[in-house]
Amino acid sequence: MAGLRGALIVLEGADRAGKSTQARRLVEALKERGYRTEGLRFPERTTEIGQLIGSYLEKKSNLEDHTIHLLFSANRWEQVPMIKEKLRSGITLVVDRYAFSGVAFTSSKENFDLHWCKQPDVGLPKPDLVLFLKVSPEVAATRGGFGNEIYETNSFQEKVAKRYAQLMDDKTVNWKLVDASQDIENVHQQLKELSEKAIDDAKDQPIGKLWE
Ligand code: 2DT
Ligand code: MG
Repeated sequence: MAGLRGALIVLEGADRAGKSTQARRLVEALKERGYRTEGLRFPERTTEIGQLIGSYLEKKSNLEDHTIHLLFSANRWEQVPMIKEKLRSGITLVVDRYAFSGVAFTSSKENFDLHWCKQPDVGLPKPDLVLFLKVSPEVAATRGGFGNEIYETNSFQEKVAKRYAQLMDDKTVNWKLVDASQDIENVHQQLKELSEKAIDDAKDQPIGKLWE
């Protein structure tokens, strides 16, 4: 198996779609199937940049909108050497949010366009698979209320959903839409099947560059 790389698998979707739960279960299931697999999340709040982001999200500090956008991107770039090293050593990475969240959220603010928002993330390692967990607002509402973080309002989340839809028109990215209104187990099975296929397809391919 030497020389075969792992796959970069990203989970995206609205709040309460079940991304974090599914990401955790996917890592465990892939490990059980014999794939070396690890989980990552963005924002990664433990780094110095991540602490600035965490404080912004928790409304403990205010940052100018372009500035926070660039910090989210920097928070990904600072992990890129580690991500490449793991992929090259054969480890599959399951990532809870990536550049698509970055673009969908910032471009939902006044006076930001998709093009500008994408630029800082151009050239990041390209995901081999982006699993979009789609859940209706009605089903999301049955999963409890929002927390108290800055983007957690219905009006903002509606804008974010529209931006995700625009991003999904981009056929250079391997998007797979999964109906996350189904029960957890069904969703899990679908994610697992799609992921195993992506791992198989990626193993002898070079790591791509996002949006280039
Ligand atoms: P969690 O609830 O998943 O911790 O996300 N966000 C995330 C951005 O605005 N830009 C980004 O680049 C990323 C990765 C989405 C925290 C919030 O941060 C938003 C929700
Ligand atoms: Mg959240």
